[in-house]
Amino acid sequence: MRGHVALAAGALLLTGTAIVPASAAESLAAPEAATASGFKLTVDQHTIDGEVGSVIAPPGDTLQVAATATPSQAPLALHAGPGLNARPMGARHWRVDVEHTPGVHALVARDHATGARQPVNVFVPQSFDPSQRQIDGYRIGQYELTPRHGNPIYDPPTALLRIDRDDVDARLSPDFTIGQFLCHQQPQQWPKFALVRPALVAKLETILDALREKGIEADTLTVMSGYRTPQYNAAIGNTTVYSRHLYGGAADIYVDTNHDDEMDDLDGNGRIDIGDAQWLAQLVETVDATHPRFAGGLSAYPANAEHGPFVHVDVRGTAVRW
Ligand SMILES: [Ca+2]
Ligand SMILES: [Ca+2]
Repeated sequence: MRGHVALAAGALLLTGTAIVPASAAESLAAPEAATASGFKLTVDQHTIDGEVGSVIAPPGDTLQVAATATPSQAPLALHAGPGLNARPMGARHWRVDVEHTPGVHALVARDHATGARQPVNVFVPQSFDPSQRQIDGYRIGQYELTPRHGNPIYDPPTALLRIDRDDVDARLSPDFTIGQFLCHQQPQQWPKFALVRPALVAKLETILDALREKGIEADTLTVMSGYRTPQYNAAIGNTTVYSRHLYGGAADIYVDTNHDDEMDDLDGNGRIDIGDAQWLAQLVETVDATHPRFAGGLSAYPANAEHGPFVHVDVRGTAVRW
């Protein structure tokens, strides 16, 4: 995986469900693997699942893009926006060169016979020197240069996702935009920079699925706090210098289907309090139990003067409770 940055080991796909390994490529051609659009797309052998997916790809990378057969057997077109260069390698296979233009770039496969389309957002990170405390005017602060316990998930980042004002609504996955994960600092400053781990977004999509199985029809989860820069994390009073929020691997979430900017009464007892956060945390426990790759920290928090109850989730790789 040449040239890949600390941000992502390879071109990581954000999908709502499990990533399909390369060996499953054969089965992807089966008709039952097709979505409502009639075909499924893979990028570097990861399946894009859902109406829109995303990939993090470093500048200069080449993505292998393939589509399953369509019901009509019609050839597909792959439209690459600025910053990407798609070369057809067959009726349903392309190579996509990622140019040296950090930002969010659009890739759309289209079946002109049916009008079906499958978009993929390609997030190209911008190089970051951790010894600098800012990038293009966006304050970052100081990352710890020595990873915690030598664990590479705590390596200081050498690239950050670049988000321009027009990109805030770009989807990481069917139900989450990059804008939901941005740090709450410098509201007037553009571009902004962030880290978001694909496994975190996949975990949040799986939590949403679990909520819907409980009959709670949430469009998304409210991410009260996603990525935090080290300087912002310190400014809001946190003393931990290895918070998973600093590495794009944590989210403080609540469920808000009635859009009153507060947790819903999930346990149905007529009150909004930590019991609702504990109800949500218990649901996350069931997700972690069935998806070992989502293992991480989990804690329910009560309301205070500044916010309602919420749940911290992260994908640090080992279960931690507090
Ligand atoms: Ca609510
Ligand atoms: Ca309640």
